Amino acid sequence: MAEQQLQFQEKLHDGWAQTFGIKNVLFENKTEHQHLIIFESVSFGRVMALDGIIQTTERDEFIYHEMLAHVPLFAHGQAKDVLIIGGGDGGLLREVLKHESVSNATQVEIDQAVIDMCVEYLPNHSAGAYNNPRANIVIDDGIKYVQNCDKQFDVILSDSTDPIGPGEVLFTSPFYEGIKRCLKPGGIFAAQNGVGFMQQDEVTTTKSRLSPYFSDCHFYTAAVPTYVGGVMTFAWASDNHTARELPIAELEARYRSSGIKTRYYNPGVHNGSFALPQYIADSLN
Ligand code: AG3
Repeated sequence: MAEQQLQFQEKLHDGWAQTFGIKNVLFENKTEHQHLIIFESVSFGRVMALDGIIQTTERDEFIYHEMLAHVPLFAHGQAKDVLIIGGGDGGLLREVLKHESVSNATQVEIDQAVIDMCVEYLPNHSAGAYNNPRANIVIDDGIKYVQNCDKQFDVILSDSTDPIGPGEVLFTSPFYEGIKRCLKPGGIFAAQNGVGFMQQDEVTTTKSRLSPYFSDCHFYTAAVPTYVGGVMTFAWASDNHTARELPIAELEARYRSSGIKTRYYNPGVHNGSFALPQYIADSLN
């Protein structure tokens, strides 16, 4: 029999779960807002979970963070002001700051402890981004921020938890109304929107809640291994219809001239990611 080993089992879906072998636990505690654990796993590098749900792993975080940052940013083409909601591990901020056009990236994270512990135990996620002079970190609830802030942004990215606990409000109509008021005309909003196969009502609910505020609401996808159960969907909302229909030659020119090196994202993947599996497309009609 195999040697007894510590394990972490994710509690997200009913009756079905993924399990990580744990080499050792680096940090575990209740923060002001949620239960946080960071551990060294057997096969996915360091792993961070909030309230029992996997948020990020060193091995596959690049897929998620590149797709949440670069699809909207290259589609926009000249984003200067970017707002990130959530994203306390810093991986998304790292990718956003790779765009030289971005002169200010404001990140609103509810839980200071997530930032602090990720800087300490997942340093390759932020990779110095929190010390970048173009980064502006605000500790606040994302919904309060978008309802009250007096700035507008070219691109807003929601890197939230699932709609359970502190992340729940980031999937509601009042939040999307706040997003609309903080987006410059023609700006782009993108958000993690769960794994469509396992969390199908998230896709339909988000579409119906975003539609009153934006004339173009759609989704794009990426396969992130540790968000198990099929492709992850990202919500997309804008009043600029051409933004998600850019010719590949234009995307290639933007990608090449940026000099940004990626491991998942490329212009072909970008364009293809808007093609939805039929079961998702059907659920939207
Ligand atoms: N984003 C975590 C998304 C979790 C999705 N979980 C799921 N549906 N399997 C925040 C952490 C990445 N910066």
